[in-house]
Amino acid sequence: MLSVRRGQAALFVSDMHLADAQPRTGRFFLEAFLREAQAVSHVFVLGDAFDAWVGDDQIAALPHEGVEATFIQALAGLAQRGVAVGVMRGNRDFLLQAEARPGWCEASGAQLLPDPCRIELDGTPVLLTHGDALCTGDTEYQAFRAQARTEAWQRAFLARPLAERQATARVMRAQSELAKQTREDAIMDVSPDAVSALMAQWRCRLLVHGHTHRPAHHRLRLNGEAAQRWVLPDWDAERGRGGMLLARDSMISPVGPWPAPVPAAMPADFGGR
Ligand SMILES: [Mn+2]
Repeated sequence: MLSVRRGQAALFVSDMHLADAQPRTGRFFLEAFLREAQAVSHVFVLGDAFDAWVGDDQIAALPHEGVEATFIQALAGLAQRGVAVGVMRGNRDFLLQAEARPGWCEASGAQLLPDPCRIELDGTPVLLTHGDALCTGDTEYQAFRAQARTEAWQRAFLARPLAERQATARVMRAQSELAKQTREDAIMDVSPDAVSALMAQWRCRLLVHGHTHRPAHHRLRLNGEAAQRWVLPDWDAERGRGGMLLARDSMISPVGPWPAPVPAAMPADFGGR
């Protein structure tokens, strides 16, 4: 799963925020995803695939033809064809496969990826993360994140009825939208120090993440050496936003509606070979 060899191809995507209440964005994403996923050996979903995930019992309650169920079926179809499908939790869907199996993994055929997760692309180490943990300036969110990842918090939350959990998720979403409007812009982005520290800790000079909704290809220096950080876009059909990264051999290229920067070769001296 975690090694993409020469001749293979990997697709990276995040922040689709799939919700049956937003079918246009869901279909906009699914069309691009199903097209690009045809020719790859690996799919990496780096968090916030779903706008809200309140427990794996959500699966049975999903409308059959809705975008959420369709995406889960699409992943299962890919997995059945032998595509390695890895899914990381984001800040909205951090309860994916939080309970006993069978659950999310069995329904989707996906393997749950830890955050962060180190993989290899054609021998080059690449670090994958959702990105929320790097937004260290947002201390209020980080405090919630730490609490919501404890077993005690999750057990108490998941013990409540599904409808009640869904209502709580809606309230939390509205509160977070409101908080975003009043918070300083820089606080909602990753901290450059947190990025450097994480990349150094995992000995990776290439990082791929989402979460910030600031799609970009950043070049940086890490201990005097060249490094790169790709930020995946979020998806929004109304604004024509979205996009994925396609990695094949030592090239990473944006695909889909993403306003394309040039494909970036991983420098030959990128380490790890
Ligand atoms: Mn996120």
